[in-house]
Amino acid sequence: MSGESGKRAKGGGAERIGSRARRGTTSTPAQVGILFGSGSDRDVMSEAARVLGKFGIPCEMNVLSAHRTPDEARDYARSAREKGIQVLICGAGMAAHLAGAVAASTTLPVLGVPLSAGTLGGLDALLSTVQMPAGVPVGTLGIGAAGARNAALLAAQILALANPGLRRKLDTHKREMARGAKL
Ligand code: C2R
Repeated sequence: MSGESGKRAKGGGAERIGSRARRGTTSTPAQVGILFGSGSDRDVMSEAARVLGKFGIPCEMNVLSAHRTPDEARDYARSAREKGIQVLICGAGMAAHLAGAVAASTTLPVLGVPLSAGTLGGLDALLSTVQMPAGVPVGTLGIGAAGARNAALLAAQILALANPGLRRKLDTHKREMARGAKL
């Protein structure tokens, strides 16, 4: 294993999350891929997995970096669709190039979550993620945990375009939110 692969594994590697996977039976293919640049981003990006789980959407999490593991990040982006993934969520802090690099290698929708790391409170990551050149879109959410939750909700809304059952769950969520429920 190369040093970079070792770092990826240490950061968490692939992790499949879904109700059937949790019960230890045949695993459900992930529909959403959650990527983040470092193991240090895991807690915040786990919020996206939690929200997807609330709507019964299987997802997987991987630590991948456009800076530290560029070949693996590109390979993941290129092969995601054939694995069944329909939406990608990419979280990164500092000079956050992960979402843009992933978007460069796929036509799946890519949602970017800027994270607060280092000294600039996430503004660095926000600008790095949102200011994509025309032709390579990254749908950018807010900084940090709220952005991670909203990325998951937006991914659910994208999937719901072709999934009436999921749309009903989202409608229920809207009604619950109006009554004060938190995501
Ligand atoms: P470490 O805590 O590992 O030093 O990482 C990560 O997302 C993390 O927030 C510090 C920060 O570096 C970010 N990082 C990126 C990328 N890879 C790692 N922005 C990338 O590819 O954009």
